[in-house]
Amino acid sequence: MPGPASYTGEDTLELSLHGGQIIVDLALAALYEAGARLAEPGEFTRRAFQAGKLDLTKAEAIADLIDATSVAQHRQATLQYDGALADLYGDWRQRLTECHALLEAGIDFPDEEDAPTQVGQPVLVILEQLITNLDAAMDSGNITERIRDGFQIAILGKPNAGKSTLLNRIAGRDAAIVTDIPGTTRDVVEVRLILGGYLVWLSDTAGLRETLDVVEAEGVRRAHAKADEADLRLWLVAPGDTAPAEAGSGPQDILVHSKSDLREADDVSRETFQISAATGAGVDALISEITRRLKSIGAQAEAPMITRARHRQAITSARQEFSQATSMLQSGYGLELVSEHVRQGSKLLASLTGHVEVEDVLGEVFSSFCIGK
Ligand SMILES: Nc1nc2c(ncn2[C@@H]2O[C@H](COP(=O)(O)OP(=O)(O)O)[C@@H](O)[C@H]2O)c(=O)[nH]1
Ligand SMILES: [Mg+2]
Repeated sequence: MPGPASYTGEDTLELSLHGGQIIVDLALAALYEAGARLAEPGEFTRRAFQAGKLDLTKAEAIADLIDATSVAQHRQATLQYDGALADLYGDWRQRLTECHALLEAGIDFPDEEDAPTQVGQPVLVILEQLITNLDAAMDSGNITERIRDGFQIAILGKPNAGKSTLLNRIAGRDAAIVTDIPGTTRDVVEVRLILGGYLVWLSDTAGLRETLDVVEAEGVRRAHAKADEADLRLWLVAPGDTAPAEAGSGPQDILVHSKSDLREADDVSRETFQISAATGAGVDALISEITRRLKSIGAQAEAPMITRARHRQAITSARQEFSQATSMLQSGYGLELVSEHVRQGSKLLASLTGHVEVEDVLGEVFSSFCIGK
């Protein structure tokens, strides 16, 4: 495949060999002999990026596609590969280019009638809109990062509520130790599952209670930490017991009455979930409810999305620069100083796609302003 129409933009030779290992070995040996070497991880995509064939978001989407283990991850990576993220960032970049052009005009041509005095207001408008958009993107990013890295579901409750038994039942293996001794589980035990097409980390935690045992107390602390970060919380309550004081009733909380095989028929209201982790009764219905909730959380993420810590960091830092720039504008600082913050913020956003363009700014200044003709 002659360049530049190939994947990397370079001349490329593709050999299709049949599966016999000896043939592959001999062909490789001949290639090494002729001076070839094995490609490094990601080298082809890196070369394609350097040749301008794809931007960084697309390169990352390829990595995500290769790594995808759930349908939702795959869908997200495909959207990103098709340019959803690149379009979003492209839109931000375009507005920043406009912003730079205004600032440059104000700085470089302070004697022009219109430029310097009227630059402040439109710049402020652009920056404030941009900050709103960055915040919105970060919000949806929380969900999409979960789709990529997995939702966190915590099993919580008092000691002996049947938490570890439920984890083992859902996982289909003996991941956590089960005994009738309260306080058996002291660490967080996590299992990785696919539920409703989503990657999920289900964690079993230490029973919530006051305890003098140092190790168990640490387990209880970790259970609280897990509860705080969880996307969904299953609160298990055994027959004759009450829900722990910490149990919430928000959209992330599911109240589950456990050990239904030991209950009287009308022991609890029919609206709440009743399961027996021992017999498996009610567990499928609980899993359906979990899946339903994951889907409704995940549905919010069909828009362009931020899936990587790299993107979050760059966007957070860029937002700081832009809000610094707006407050400086409002306090009457010189445009040179304001412009520096906008420039830093732009560079951070440009790093997302791998574009760092000076030409754009120049183009905008000369095409739309006509200052000095
Ligand atoms: N009858 C019955 N016993 C259960 C059930 N689930 C758990 N158990 C028992 O209750 C005790 C505590 O269970 P475990 O899962 O370790 O509770 P944890 O402390 O909440 O993790 C063990 O003896 C289990 O065998 C259930 O659904 N039915
Ligand atoms: Mg346990």
